Amino acid sequence: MRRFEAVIREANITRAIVEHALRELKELSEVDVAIVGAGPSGLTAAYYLAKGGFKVLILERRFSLGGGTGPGGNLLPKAAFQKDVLPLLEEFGIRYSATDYGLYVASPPEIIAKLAAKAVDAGASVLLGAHVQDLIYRVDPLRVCGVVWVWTPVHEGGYHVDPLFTEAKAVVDATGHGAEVVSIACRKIPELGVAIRGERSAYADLSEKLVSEYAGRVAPGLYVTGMAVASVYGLPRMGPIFGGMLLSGKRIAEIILGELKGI
Ligand code: 48H
Repeated sequence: MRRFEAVIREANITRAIVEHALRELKELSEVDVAIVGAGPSGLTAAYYLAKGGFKVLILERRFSLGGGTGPGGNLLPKAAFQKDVLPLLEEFGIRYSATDYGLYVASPPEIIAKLAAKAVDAGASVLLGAHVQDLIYRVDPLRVCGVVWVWTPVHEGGYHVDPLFTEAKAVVDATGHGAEVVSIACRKIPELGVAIRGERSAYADLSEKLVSEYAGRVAPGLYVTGMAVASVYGLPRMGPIFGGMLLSGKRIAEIILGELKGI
């Protein structure tokens, strides 16, 4: 083999990654808003919150973005949108086509890429492979004030590994159908008085309106957006139409921006 001087040293690859990753994790130990879930509602909320000047962290348990957007409608590579959400698609630079059915369609990879790029460019941070397993809370006054998380491979391996914490002024449940964060609050902080009513069968038109109307504060410090809203408040589902997810993400950002500005 030809002899040459190694410019890229393996030890330096390790040093570069460890030093900068630890610096970033330290920086993310305390944020304004922790969003759990990088689906369409979480990414949209992150964009508007970061644009509004807040320090935002998305914790996503998968090593990919977009949540349920990728598989489109039953694996067919289009997602539907209604007319009143077109200005939002334009703000994100998501291209769409009109159909003969009064609806518009866009491609899942483009939706994911554009939502994520906007959120990250606005300043939101994302941790992939971060599974939120619990909440932080305080009394006097009673409130949720952060998340408890472990790396997903640790969670899925079933190992007993103690987690790390991220403190936040607001925690957003953007975990989709499972409403996992609000479920944790129900089970483990009963004094919050939070309940989950369970999602109902399909009624797309109604559901698309209600998921943004009901997006909001569930308890002090704890907010819900996207499909998790349907689970928490017993609203119908809507299938592969995604306008309500974007509107719900925008709505929760507006609510948090309004509430946290004074703090
Ligand atoms: C870290 C977690 C955890 C956890 C879950 O499901 P999502 O895409 O959520 P939404 O609400 O933004 O969008 C819902 C939409 O995709 C959908 O399913 C629709 C419109 N369905 C209609 C219908 O009728 O079926 O994304 C949630 C994300 C996922 O990426 C999860 O991996 C992640 O949250 N997540 N991340 N810690 N404990 N739980």
